[in-house]
Amino acid sequence: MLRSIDTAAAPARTLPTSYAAHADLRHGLLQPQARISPKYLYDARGCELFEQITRLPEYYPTRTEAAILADAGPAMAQALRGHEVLIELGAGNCEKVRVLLRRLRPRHFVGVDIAGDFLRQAVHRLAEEFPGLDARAVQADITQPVRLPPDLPLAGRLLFYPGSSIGNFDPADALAMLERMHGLLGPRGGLLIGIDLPKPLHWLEPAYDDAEGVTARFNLNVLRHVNRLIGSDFDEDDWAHLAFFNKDHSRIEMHLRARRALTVTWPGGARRFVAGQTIHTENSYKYALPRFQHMLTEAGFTPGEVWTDPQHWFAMVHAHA
Ligand code: AVJ
Repeated sequence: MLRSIDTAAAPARTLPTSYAAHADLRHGLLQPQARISPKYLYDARGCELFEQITRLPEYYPTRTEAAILADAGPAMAQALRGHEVLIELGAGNCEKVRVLLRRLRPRHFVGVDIAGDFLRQAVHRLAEEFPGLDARAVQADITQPVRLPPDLPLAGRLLFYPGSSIGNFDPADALAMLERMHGLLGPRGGLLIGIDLPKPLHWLEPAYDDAEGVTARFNLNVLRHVNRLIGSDFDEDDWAHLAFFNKDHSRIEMHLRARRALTVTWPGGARRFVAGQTIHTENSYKYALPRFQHMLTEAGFTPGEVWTDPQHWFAMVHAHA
């Protein structure tokens, strides 16, 4: 009897729970500089749009990183030998890790991503492609402490965090994130992380404001996602995509700019915007290599080898736990 009461009560708890879970969204919208965390860019449509971004002529990071991974070949295999457990954070479509799986032939692979369905499909494809590989999907928000499968071996773990996603976090948060990564590692643990390096503005800005408008659609899509999550009434047509390099912070900033004065409402709240006011949706920090290596050291790592492209636009950094 008690049990059936519990079951009946479950759906009623769903609303207040998700309401509490998205308190950060409502809080962010009410700040003087309104903001939405970039993690909300990645609903199913956002993941697809991001994939399109990675194929744009203007978006150099993905292709440059892929070339570094491909070209580093044997030298990288040598530096990374002995890692039996490969863990990718923000694995997405699991495309990038293929080259590492072929090169390192680890026993275990764990893909971690906030977008669960997208990830599970990708890990399923990997399992088919690499028979004998123990491939698993862990749906988790990597901005929070991540719980890995309890039976996953601790020794010989290699954390793979490509794509320069660490650049999404403010330096203090990035450091905290690196510290948490360090905490996931044991004996013979390592980190292989991609970072986007500073470069001239005329290369940086178009990468975040492409001619086709894919990045604009990606940025605007966050509003639909937020509407679903908190029941707000954002209308994409009221907002314009804005991306620029902030020199003082060495970061690309993405914003959505109100095209007219308007009020956005959601259950229990509202925010008024004047024309031209923005919602800050993403930062993408461009770290110089020495600064990033210093952060690694602060987080408890020993920086190891660095692989980069001929133009020094992007770097893959290996560090020992
Ligand atoms: C996935 C965070 C690495 O910052 O370059 C691409 C996201 N935003 N275009 C980046 C992004 C706009 C991307 N990261």
